[in-house]
Amino acid sequence: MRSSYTHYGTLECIAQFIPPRKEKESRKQTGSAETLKTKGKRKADPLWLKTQQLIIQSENESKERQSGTESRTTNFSTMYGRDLLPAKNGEENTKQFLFEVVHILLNYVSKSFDRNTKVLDFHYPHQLKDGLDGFSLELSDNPENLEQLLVDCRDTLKYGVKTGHPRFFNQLSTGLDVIGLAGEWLTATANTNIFTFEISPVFIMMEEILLKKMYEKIGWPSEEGDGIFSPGGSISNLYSVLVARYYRFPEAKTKGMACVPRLVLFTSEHSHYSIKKAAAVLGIGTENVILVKCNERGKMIPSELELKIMETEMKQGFVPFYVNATAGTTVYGAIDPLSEIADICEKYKLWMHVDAAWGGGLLMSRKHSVKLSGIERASSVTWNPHKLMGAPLQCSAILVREKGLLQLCNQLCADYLFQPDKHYDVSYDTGDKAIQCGRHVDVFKFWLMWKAKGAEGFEVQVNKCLDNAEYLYNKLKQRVDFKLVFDGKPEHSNVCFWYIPPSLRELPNGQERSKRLHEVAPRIKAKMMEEGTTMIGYQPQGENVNFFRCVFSNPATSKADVDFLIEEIVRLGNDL
Ligand code: ABU
Repeated sequence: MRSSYTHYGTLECIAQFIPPRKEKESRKQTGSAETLKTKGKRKADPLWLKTQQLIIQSENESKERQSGTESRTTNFSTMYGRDLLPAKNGEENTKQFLFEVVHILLNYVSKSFDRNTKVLDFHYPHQLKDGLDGFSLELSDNPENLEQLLVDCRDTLKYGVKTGHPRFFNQLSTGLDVIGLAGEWLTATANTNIFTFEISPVFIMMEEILLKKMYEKIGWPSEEGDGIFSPGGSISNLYSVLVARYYRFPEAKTKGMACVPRLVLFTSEHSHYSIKKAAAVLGIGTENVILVKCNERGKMIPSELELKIMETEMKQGFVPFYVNATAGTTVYGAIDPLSEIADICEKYKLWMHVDAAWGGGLLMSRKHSVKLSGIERASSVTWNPHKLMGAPLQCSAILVREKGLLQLCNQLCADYLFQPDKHYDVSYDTGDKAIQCGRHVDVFKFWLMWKAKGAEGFEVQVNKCLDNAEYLYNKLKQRVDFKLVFDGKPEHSNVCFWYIPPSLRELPNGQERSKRLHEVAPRIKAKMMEEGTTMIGYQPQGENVNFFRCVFSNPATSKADVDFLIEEIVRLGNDL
């Protein structure tokens, strides 16, 4: 056994945080010499500080572990998976083992919300591959004992990223909803497949009820609306293109693209790359995805869309059929003018899809839902509750206004699964609407969260995320060391900005300044990850060199965390 779960020593724990272990790759990838020089300028020796911090952290961890294991009588180091159920008399061992696992998980949950805990304990790929003390990713031919498995469970979480941490701002999906987590645990325990009522009776009915709530929020008439949960926004967007093609050219399903003219679809230059992926996957081709110009806020310009449609229509053999409007672009959080786009789609008889993977959650807020006005005119909508609504990953829905289309488009009526002569209403065997066969149950955690919060609870949560964004925006606007990427209050919870270190502040605009500014965000991010205090994303966009994108979807984040982020960026970037 490589390490003990119960007696994981403080020194052993500290040893793995001593920086030289990271130096080799650090030098290669981020220039650790500079990192160390920067650290040297700080009031105290950072290495000492960090070590002290880690001593306290590891002692606390050790205490926590001991308090949870003191009363334990089971010796897991002599036990194996084969001693658990369904082994004869395996019930008690199974319970004890699962109690230990739950203990590890609960520890992790507490730490995720604890601001004294780091967001991550970063290690480079080669370090994880080589193995860390007591934690090896290698697989062997022989079984390992349960003690080792518990160590592995704990270390898997230890070396991962605490995406529920209030200071994790890196992704659109953040947070750790305790009810949602309970739902996911239950789902994993049930371990069923949501393709038929036969084996998922309760989950199938929940899906119907929840999807109906979503149609209502969109504003579709009560007799309309169809949908399923899918494995993420990209797949939901893929469904939208697939159904739109089927609607216009149903023969594509059986005869393939040879019988279809050259199809063209339209999406904004700020939209998600999954629209292009869908075109590639469906044999439409990425060159037939026309990117429509956006304004300075990243919103599609309707007149540009109309122009592109007219230009395409004039080309021999080119057939426009689909427009994607985005409600909440990935980087700027922009919401396209949905009503104007709907007018154009109506005029040219085009399928209007709204990619509201990120923005869909705004429909839960009376204050912010007005920004999505026009979404009710969409032919289909992607909406990811795992983003702004905080449902655990994954939870994404493709919603189609016309009932029955999804089924007709995708059904293949496999005899062994979708028998028409079952003893219940087989319209509840919804699996043939999907492009997959087996489908994970994504609905339960979301359903349970809705029960726990009500629509009102989601509204409070969403409003809080947008309040945090406005708070950050107002703070940055007042500072000379930060510059916002675009003017005006954020529409969604994205705030995009540059940090301008003192060395760049007097530099005139031009190539040299842009080149240096482009390097600032990645260098700060590298230090941020190595120190593990917080996480925020960066990217270039069009003409704009690398800038930070802060997004809020974690209701645990407070204004003090926003202040922390600002000061952390300054601390890490001041010397650049
Ligand atoms: N599917 C878009 C997710 C992007 C992000 O979390 O930043």
